[in-house]
Amino acid sequence: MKRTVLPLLAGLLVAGAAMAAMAHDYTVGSIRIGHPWSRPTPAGAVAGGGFLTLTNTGKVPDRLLSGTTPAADRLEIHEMSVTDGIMRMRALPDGLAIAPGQTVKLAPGGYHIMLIGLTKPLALGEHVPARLKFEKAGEVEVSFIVGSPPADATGAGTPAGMGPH
Ligand SMILES: [Cu+2]
Repeated sequence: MKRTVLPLLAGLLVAGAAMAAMAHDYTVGSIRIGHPWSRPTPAGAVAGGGFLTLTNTGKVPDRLLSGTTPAADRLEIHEMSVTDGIMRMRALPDGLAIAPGQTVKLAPGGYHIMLIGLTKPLALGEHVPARLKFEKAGEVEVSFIVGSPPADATGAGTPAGMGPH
């Protein structure tokens, strides 16, 4: 029995490395969306984080306003900040502005998308569909790949036990 376990594990590790290197991008109007990804969530977790980059290739400001996902009751746009050594996060009621030519990074410890009221845990390798709405560019379907941070992700090495951010 033992002999079959090791090659299987090695195979999973190789698959994991390949997934992390894989990029996926979306374009809607003048907005380019780079590599949406999430972290796996433990059983019973009520919320998960969503991370990506937003680039405005146009001439006018745009704004990520809102979104929906079948994977959770609500999708919110959050900001994370440290005040007096305490990490806090808050929903951005007016969404997230993206100036012309600007790239805004949603990453652990900073701006992020929050999936609240998960219908089930986010599982490694899963593709979580979501619909994002921009003020000017309109709506676009994306999918967050679970457990597949881009190579340069901030905090990608943080243990999964640290929570959705
Ligand atoms: Cu949050």
